[in-house]
Amino acid sequence: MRERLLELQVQALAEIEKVDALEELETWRVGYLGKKGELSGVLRTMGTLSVEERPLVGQIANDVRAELETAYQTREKSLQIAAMRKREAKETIDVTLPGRKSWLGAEHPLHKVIRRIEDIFLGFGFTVEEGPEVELDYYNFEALNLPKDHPARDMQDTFYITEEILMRTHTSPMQARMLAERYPATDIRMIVPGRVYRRDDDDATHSHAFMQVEGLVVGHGVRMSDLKGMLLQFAREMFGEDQEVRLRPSFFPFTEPSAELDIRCIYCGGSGCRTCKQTGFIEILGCGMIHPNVLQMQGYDARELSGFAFGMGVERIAMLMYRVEDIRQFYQNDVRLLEQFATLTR
Ligand code: 2U9
Repeated sequence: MRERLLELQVQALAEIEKVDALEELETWRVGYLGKKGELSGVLRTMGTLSVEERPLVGQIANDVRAELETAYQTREKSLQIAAMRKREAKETIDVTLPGRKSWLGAEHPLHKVIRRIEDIFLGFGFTVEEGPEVELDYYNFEALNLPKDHPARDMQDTFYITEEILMRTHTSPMQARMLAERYPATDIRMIVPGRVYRRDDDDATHSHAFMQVEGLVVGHGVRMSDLKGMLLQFAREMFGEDQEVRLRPSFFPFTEPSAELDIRCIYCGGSGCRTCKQTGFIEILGCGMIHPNVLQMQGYDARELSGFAFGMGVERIAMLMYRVEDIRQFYQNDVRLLEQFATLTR
């Protein structure tokens, strides 16, 4: 029995040397040290020994168990370390590898133009206001001197939601709201950028939804010359220091007198080209003195206060500035177009 125990020890120690995975080590442990393992098997036959032999063999058996347990623990530790090393080797990051290219977003050209317009008017002391795109008929038309029978209120031109609710056709209703809200203000200077809706068939120069920036100035003794001076300064900051402007008579129900503002053609400098249709000038916005009815409707005394207003289409300006020939390109979000604006500073 003594020999059997020593043989077992030699055999187990030889085997554990060849074990090179934790799962195999577990099999080894169960095989030799487990309840139904080899060692227990030998000890179960102790009953066949004489009383004198038992303590001696028992001592040897304990020594063998201790020896095998030590071998088990040593092997377990080294296999755990090896497994950890293997894992670490797999997880190592090669910091010398070239990085993956990441895409940087670019500001949308329409937003770029709006932000520039905002910066210029903030410099003039204006506030920037935003209002609802779903509007009341009252603010969109009535408050702007467009009574119920006015042709611009035609169902053909406006997206009506109900008889009294519609998609705003310009940002002017927000200015009417602000006139009412700030009553009895004596100094209003604000611009309202935002999306507006018209029942138009989309083509290269029209869209049923587009962006506008409109402005409003109200105060004591505000005159047409103030309008011209301020819009001239705006044109210079937007299109170049030596810009010239010209006003042409026009008509809007909410302004009187009304005008359109042209700048010298930014492409030919005035000599005549395809863009300015040989006129030397390009129209950039509509404007005028606020109609007395519009002021009076919000409670203001039009004999005391006056003001001017203007409005421009953002897409039109962006098309001019960046030479985009089809308005629909602004809405398609084609990165080949958009990424060209990533590096533009203005
Ligand atoms: C109030 C009073 C007056 C806003 C104005 C224009 C002239 C104008 C168009 C330009 C091109 C719209 O985008 S466009 O189609 N706008 O020409 N807008 S004056 O006048 C107002 C606004 C609000 C209370």
